[in-house]
Amino acid sequence: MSDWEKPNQDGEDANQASHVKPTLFSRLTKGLSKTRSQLATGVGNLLLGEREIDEAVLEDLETALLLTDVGVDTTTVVMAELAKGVRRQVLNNTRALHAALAQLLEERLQPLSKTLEISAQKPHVIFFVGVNGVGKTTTIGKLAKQLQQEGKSVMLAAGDTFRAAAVEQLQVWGERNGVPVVAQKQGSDSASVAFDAMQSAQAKAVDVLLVDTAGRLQDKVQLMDELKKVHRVIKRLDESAPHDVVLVIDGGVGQNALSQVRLFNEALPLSGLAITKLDGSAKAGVLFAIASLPQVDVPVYFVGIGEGIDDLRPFVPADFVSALLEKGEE
Ligand SMILES: Nc1nc2c(ncn2[C@@H]2O[C@H](COP(=O)(O)OP(=O)(O)O)[C@@H](O)[C@H]2O)c(=O)[nH]1
Ligand SMILES: [Mg+2]
Repeated sequence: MSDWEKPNQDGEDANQASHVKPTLFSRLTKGLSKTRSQLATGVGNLLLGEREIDEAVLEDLETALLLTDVGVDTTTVVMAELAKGVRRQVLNNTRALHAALAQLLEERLQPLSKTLEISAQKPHVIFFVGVNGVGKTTTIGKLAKQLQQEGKSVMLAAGDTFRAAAVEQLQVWGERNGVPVVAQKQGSDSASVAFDAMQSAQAKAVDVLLVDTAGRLQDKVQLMDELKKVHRVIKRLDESAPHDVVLVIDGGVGQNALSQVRLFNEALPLSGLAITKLDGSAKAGVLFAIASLPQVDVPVYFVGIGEGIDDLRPFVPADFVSALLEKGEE
């Protein structure tokens, strides 16, 4: 049984609203454990009651931040702000410092928080791009369910015609959701699949068309050329499409994500990101790095916190920072 065929063990739990929050938190705290454990020493000290702040406390905190993948930039800016607060005696105990740290980290991430808006255009076309194995197909499957729950009709296009079993994998998600999947056999032209799907979605006045794409071809240039071709072909049927291009990134890859953002953004202007596998061993710092990327303004539409159909959430900076700083279940 391939990974993607595994039954969803957590789906039941996530379906019950009262369980959503603890599940999200425990998964995030567990998933962010790499960055969290590095932060724990410095930030843990801040939680030891209302100690006064001295140089040593600030130094510990700075060291802790530098040891994480939060990055030098974020650490420098955050420490400068905290030091200012300490000098002005606005921050005069460790508890206040901890709260200020959380707020500053949250502010750094706030620009990334944006909801994916579905336009009135039928279909609203969303491309999912990204390297192999990051979770494109899974994210499409999860999103199809959410969109349907919002009362929207959905169609899927199996544009990853390169990889063996990619088409079948999308078809499985289509069946799970009871939504049509437009596909051709493996090896066929990706742009032709997209064209067919677009025509069909237009004819049926489907609300949202989710287009899966390949993450790997013989080489990078070829992959980017294929994405551009799919783009051109879709535009022939609707000049305004695609309405979104979502880059899917594996939360475990760390700074490597930045080059993926740049690379794909050059081929097709990205409108947003989905960061998956935040339940795994995510490197939280990449989000801070993305937030500080010059000339690239891409929000995080979704975070993936598991393999199940319900494991897709909006990106909420406050939750993310809490999970990073607060002691969760191990
Ligand atoms: N733990 C976890 N696994 C995920 C998540 N999203 C996707 N995966 C898994 O990552 C693997 C690759 O996903 P897939 O959708 O096939 O990636 P694609 O090649 O980009 O289409 C599969 O085993 C998925 O179940 C997530 O948020 N958390
Ligand atoms: Mg795939």
